[in-house]
Amino acid sequence: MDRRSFNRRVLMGGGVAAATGVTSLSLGAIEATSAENPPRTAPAGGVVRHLKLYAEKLADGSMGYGFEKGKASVPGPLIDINEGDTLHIEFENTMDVAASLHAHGVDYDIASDGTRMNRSIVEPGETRTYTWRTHAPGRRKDGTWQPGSAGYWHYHDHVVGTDHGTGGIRKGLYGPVVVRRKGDILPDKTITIVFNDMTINNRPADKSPDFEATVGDRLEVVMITHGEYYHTFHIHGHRWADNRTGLLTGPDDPSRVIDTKIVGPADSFGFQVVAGEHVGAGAWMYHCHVQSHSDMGMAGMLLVAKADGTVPGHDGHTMPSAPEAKTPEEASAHEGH
Ligand SMILES: [Cu+2]
Repeated sequence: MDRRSFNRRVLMGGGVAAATGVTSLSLGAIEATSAENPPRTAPAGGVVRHLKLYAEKLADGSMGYGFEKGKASVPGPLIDINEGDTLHIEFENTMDVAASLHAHGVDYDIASDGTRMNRSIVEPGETRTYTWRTHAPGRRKDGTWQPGSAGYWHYHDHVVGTDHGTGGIRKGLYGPVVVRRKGDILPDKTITIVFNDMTINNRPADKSPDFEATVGDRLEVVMITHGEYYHTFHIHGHRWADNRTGLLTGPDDPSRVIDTKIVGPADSFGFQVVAGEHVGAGAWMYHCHVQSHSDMGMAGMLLVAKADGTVPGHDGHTMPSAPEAKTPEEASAHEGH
């Protein structure tokens, strides 16, 4: 069967059945996977990695992080590691203002905090190495349980504009971090959606980003929020579990299955979906579900193509253009409040 087949079903933990070609297990109503390859999973961590990260000014006046000089982007590149890994990030600030790298979710000494008060910012033209560590969950000596580092996290500047990085975040200095636990199911593709003030990924209201997938792809979404406002993230035709991975671990997993999530500044979460599962190919909208926000352009498309590459019902145009952008306060004033 085609890996991208719309009908593929994956049973968590069904790898043995898949590997041996067994097509049913004594699990009642749950349908076991057919003789497809089981999904790939994350290995154990413990690796020491080195990477280079640049902060750059972009041609349109925004600011971005990038792994290569001249290749910065908004959002910055995905940093994808496994619990137990250590990451040494040689950060070079090519801009004419001080910048920094501050991370959520990972372990670091105070010297890697990325804040002025800890003298861990980087002056124009200079370089500094930030070190992030991660750990697996486990039992403390006192018997209590400590969480591991795994999760959908993010990094951002903490010094441009103000000592909270307000100007840097506003201009695009942010990016996604995924820390995986050994055995986590790996996606075919990861996309990052950032609600930053009233933009998606700092794009103008009528140019919110569209993302592409093919039916059957295991698509991972990292969703981050920045700026001044609270939003409701929503995606059409797809649902996820409101837990660490977005996936249920079995028939008794109590996680709520949702298709909207209220988010606020510096929030991050993530999930995986099988693109088009039970719903097929199409131009599936994703958007903020605060009505005035979606009306102002906080909406884009997840373009799920059939195996032949076509997206039924999609004429190549993206979202209808948003009306003239207003702040939420202006919008509610116009509504007569
Ligand atoms: Cu919103």
